[in-house]
Amino acid sequence: MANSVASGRGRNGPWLQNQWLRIETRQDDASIAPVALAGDFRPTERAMMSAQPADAPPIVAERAEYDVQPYADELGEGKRLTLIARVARRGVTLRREVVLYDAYPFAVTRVGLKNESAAPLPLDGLYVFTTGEGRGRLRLSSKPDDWRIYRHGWQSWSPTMSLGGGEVDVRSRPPVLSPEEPPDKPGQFASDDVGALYDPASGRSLLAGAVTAREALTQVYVDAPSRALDVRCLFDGATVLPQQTVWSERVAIDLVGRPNDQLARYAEALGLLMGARVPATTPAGWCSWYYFYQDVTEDDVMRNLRFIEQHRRELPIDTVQIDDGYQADIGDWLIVNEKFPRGMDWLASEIKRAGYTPGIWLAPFLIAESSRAFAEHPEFVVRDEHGEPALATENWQRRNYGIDGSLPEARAWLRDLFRSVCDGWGYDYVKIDFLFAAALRGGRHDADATRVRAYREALAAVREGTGDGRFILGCGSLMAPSVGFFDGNRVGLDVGPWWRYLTTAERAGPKPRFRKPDDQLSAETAIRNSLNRTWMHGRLWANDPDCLLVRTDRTKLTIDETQTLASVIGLSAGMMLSSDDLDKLPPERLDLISMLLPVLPHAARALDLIERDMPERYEAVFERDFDHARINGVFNFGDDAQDLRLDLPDGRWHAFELWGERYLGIAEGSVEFLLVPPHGCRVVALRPAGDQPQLIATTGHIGMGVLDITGQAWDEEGRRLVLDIAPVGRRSRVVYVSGGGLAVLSAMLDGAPIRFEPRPDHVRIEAAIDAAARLVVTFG
Ligand code: 9PG
Repeated sequence: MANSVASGRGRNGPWLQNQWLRIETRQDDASIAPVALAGDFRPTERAMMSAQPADAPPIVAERAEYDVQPYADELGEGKRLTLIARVARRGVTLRREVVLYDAYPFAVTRVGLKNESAAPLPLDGLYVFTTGEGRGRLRLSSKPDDWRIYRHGWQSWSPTMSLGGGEVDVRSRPPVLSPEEPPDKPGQFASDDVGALYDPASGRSLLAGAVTAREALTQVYVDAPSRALDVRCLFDGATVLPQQTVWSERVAIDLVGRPNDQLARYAEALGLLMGARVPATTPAGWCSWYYFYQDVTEDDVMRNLRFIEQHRRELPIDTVQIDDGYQADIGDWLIVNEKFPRGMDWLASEIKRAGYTPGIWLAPFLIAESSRAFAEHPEFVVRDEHGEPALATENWQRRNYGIDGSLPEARAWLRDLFRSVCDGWGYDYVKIDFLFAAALRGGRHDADATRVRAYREALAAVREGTGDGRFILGCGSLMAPSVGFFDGNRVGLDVGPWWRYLTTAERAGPKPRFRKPDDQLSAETAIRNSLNRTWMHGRLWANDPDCLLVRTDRTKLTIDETQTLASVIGLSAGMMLSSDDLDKLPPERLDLISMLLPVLPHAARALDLIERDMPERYEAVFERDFDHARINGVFNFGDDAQDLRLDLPDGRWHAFELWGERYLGIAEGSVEFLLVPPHGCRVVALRPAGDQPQLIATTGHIGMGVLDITGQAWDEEGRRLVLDIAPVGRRSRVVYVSGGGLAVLSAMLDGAPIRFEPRPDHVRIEAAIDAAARLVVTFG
């Protein structure tokens, strides 16, 4: 077959090749060299493998035998090349597998260690792709300071962004935001699960990412000054018994295309190999947390439920989720505090009766020192090296420990807890939070359980308790290791009703210089991760970009910042959770929520994700037979007003800006926005300009016609443009139509004349819609 993988043997060792990639190997040192065929991109001559025992020097592969076999898995067919290096001196055999697929441009590789000795071998890590040494050093066109590194955080809240090769990695301290102490020298980065290295001079990119995550934490280390990249799978000292083989995770190495393409492919592969659950429809709902926080009461929830019921047209949501604040203590989930006098089962049935899915928050892997759960089951928690409970987080002014997922009794407790919450109380949606706590480094019942295995065992117990049909939203969760358990997952740190968090000292003193937020709860921080992790949405789970806050009380967000938050959430096509006290919202703020409902069918892409830490260009393309639309978010993330330019694809485009409600005419090349306020944005609909009358945009929904216009036809004979409008988005909308040079004679909505405003070259029509309607615009 023309597209199948070829294999052969060169001067130094065997090779594999498909239409995109060639993997060369050397038998003398068991190294591999991937080469992208287009443009002959060969970033390293030798990527090595090695093993790091817990208490001995690294074991480096030596001379290797090899083997080539046909191969097939969830990614389809291909060939597998195995290098087998016996390191007799150290009593182990190292194996490297490399798979090339018929249908994917990346290679997938893993490293295995077989203990051939009679003694158990405690293993810290398997190093899968190490390019640092001698001839292995990365050869890119740019100097290391100019490299761009996409660094990915290990859990929901961990900073994810691109940085320059001369910068210092973000502070993301363990145990909450990072699994290990991050490097602090300029140019050194530790990226979890996946990382990408971009060479601006050549436009080439190298992505390395774990496409399985069942046993080991995978970290991609980049040391720009040393021109080194190194993929490490951490085994936490787990024992390899005599004659046992332990395999690293499978790691994709992708040299083709730009980081955005590579991340999309990476997510597809990870999703397929880990059995991702992607919901058919992305949930939308209301969440109690960001207005009421821990003070939430039964009455707060009921008032908002009544409001939602009474505003079904404006708020077509499906889920009402109670957050933190109902429980007696962290760990004592089934003991409800006095703020919920009628109990959580009563509240669930009220929510159901109103026609919504009841949702509830738990931090099931945390057990507070003060809790009854801890008093009854002190053996449930992970221990530090002194045998003391390991601290997961000091939130809620108390010490909280992490659950030991390797302990069968703890798993049974988790399973029963979720049966009580779901089958007992009646919740069909659970937000499970602070999940990293099950992946703390430390001592466990099963001394050989890695952090990732124990974490996944705990998650499996939760899923067993909820049952297959219920919605699990992860939060504070490991990313790749959670794929297959969650329906939705939080992709950033908490939003807040302020743009950037300032400490008391910073607030008192002079305005601080812009600094990269890392572990600060804020709208800016939430937005940054949402943009930088959009590629996960629909491939690993439904992304949760965190809640939309549109209130006018208890907020420091300006209207520009609020629109930016709405634009990012809307264009991300992720879950849309509102978290305000709804009956306090002025109508135009309620409109902002309506404009994001229902969510768009697919996500935008952060076009400049590798160039900037905060991407400023966000684009989603929607193609239907009767409508081609490109919806663009253009952001000013700077602290001063500035001009923004949106570059257009070739051709002539009707350009329309949503927040300013402005038709920009037929544009070519680019459109410019002058003095966009700090933290503000412009959201632009582009539609190819034809010769006939056509839709320019509507203002009812962030998609500007993508969802609310369900049909468009130009009747040449009758000179009528017919638009079918669905009752989507806010009730009142403006429809902009281009006349294509013709003068407008009339506009009729379902047969009745409605007001229209002819303008040079276009018509502005105001239409309030509560049911599907037909708009007919007649031209002379
Ligand atoms: C409830 C909240 C909300 C919120 C969650 C999570 O790093 N931290 O200390 C930290 C504390 C709380 C937090 C996130 C980070 O918020 O993300 O949506 O459910 O818990 O307590």
